[in-house]
Amino acid sequence: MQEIFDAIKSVSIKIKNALAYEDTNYTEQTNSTGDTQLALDVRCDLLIQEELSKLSCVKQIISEEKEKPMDLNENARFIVAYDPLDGSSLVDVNLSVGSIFGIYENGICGRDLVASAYVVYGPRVELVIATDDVKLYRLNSKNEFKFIKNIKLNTKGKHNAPGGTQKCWEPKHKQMIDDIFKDGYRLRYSGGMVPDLHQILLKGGGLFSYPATSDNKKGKLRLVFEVFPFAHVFKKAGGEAIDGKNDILTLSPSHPHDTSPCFFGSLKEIERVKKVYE
Ligand code: AFP
Repeated sequence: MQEIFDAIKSVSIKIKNALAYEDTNYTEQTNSTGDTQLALDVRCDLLIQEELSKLSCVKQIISEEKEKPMDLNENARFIVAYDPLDGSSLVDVNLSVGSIFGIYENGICGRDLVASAYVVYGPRVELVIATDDVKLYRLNSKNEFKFIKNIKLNTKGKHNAPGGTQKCWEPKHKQMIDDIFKDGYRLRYSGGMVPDLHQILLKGGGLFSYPATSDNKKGKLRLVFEVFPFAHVFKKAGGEAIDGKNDILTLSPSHPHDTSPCFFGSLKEIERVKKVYE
C-alpha cells in the first residue's frame, strides 16, 4: 500500500508542473460520460497510468478518463480507481483542482475500499491520505511531502457547499438549503469537489451536497472515482457520507462510471439531510 502512496506523491509533482505550464485546450475526444476531455485530462491520466503501471502490487487500474479498466498484474492485490484531474473545467480560470484515488480489494463496491487519497493543486500542493485515520501532507520546496496534521471533523460546522443546477432541485432540497443558510452557514462552492470538500474538512465541518436533480436524476458525481474515496475520508475523519438515505459505502455500482446523489458532512448536518430525505 505504501508503494501506491509514494507513487501518488511522485505523480502529483508531475501534475503540478503540467498544470502550471501546459495548455488548457479541449481535445476532440469525450470520456465515457460524455465530458469533452481537456488535453490536461488526458495528460494527467497517462502520467498516473505510467506511475501505477510500475507497481507489482496493482492488479488493475480504472480511470474516469477511460471507458474500460486496465489489467496490470493478475495475481496482485489492489485495484486503484482514480479521477486524474477533477474540476478540470476550472483550470483555465486558475481555480484549485485535484486528483482523487480509491484503493480497492476484491471489487469496486463501497465495502471493497481499503484506503483513499486526494491531492489539491492550489496555491500549495496538499495531499490527504485516509487509512484508519486521515493525514494531511504538504509539498515543500525540496519536493517532499511533509506531514502537517491529522484531520478530525467537529460534530457541527459552518460552511455549506450546495451543488447541482438549482432550478432543477427538488422543493424539499431547496427548502433544506435555504434553511441551512438562514441558520447562518456560509456559502463555499467553487465547482471543484476536491477544494470544496478539502475546505469543509480543514475548517472542521459543514455540508457538501450534490443531489439528484431533474436534469441529473442519478446525481452527477461518480461513485468509484469520486464519491467512495471521499466518503471514506469523511467517515475516518468523524463525519458521514450518504446518498440521502443510505451510507454511501454500502452502495454497489453496476458499472464503474455509475453516478450517485451524495452528501458529505459533519454529523449534525448529515442528520439534517436524513430528516429531509427520509
Ligand atoms: P469537471 O471535472 O467537469 O470540472 O466537474 C467537476 C465536478 O465533477 C466536481 O468536482 C464538482 O463538484 C462538480 O462537478 C461541479 O458540478 P456543477 O458544475 O454542476 O456545479
